[in-house]
Amino acid sequence: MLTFYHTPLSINSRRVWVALLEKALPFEAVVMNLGGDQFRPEFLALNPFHHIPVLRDGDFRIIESFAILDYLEAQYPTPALLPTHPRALAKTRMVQMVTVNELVPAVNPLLKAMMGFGQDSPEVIDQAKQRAGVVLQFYADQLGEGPYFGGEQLTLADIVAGTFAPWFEQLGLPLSTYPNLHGWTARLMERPAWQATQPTAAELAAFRDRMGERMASQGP
Ligand SMILES: N[C@@H](CCC(=O)N[C@@H](CS)C(=O)NCC(=O)O)C(=O)O
Repeated sequence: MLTFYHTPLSINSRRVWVALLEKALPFEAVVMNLGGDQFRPEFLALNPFHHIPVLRDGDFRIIESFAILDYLEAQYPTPALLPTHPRALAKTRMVQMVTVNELVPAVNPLLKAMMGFGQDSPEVIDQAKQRAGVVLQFYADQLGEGPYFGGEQLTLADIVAGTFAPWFEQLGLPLSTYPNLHGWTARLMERPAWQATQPTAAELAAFRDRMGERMASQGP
């Protein structure tokens, strides 16, 4: 039996959650409260770095979302979420890595502003939008006219980049100048795995409040 330790609002967890649902794998979910559950000895025994997601498959434990995705693909290969053609495989990996190495640091100031956790200067925000724009253009070029990065096949590229897609507009990154990305986002949002894992407005508001309280209690 698979056991998935996660938090619904975590984008690092959501890519694993979506993959589990896309592969229709049964799993037991352990929802963690990151206000402290991650520091309990029993969880630190699973992940000494106190991060979610963690997946357990029987007596085997995996940390790091990309390692978990690779494990799921190798252990439960149907439906396949990784292409086998060398170029398609390279494209999938490029999109995965560009998302975590380029998009995530670029959107940090935008995320902060969206969550109401502070406001950087207009120059910082402009620079963040420019850097994120380079990533969006890269995605648009990789996507081309196909429905997904792997053509007809949904791959880990769509899952890793696509779990950010619902937030682009709210981050101040409108997709109107990238019609193919706009269509791709709409296509993903129609998939049951995206609908089942999209946080509700109430969950987001509760998260903002919790974070706000935690930041206030830590002082300046
Ligand atoms: N590289 C890790 C990042 C995991 C990560 O940063 N998880 C965050 C939530 S999004 C976390 O568990 N934070 C709690 C903590 O660090 O105490 C992965 O991809 O799995």
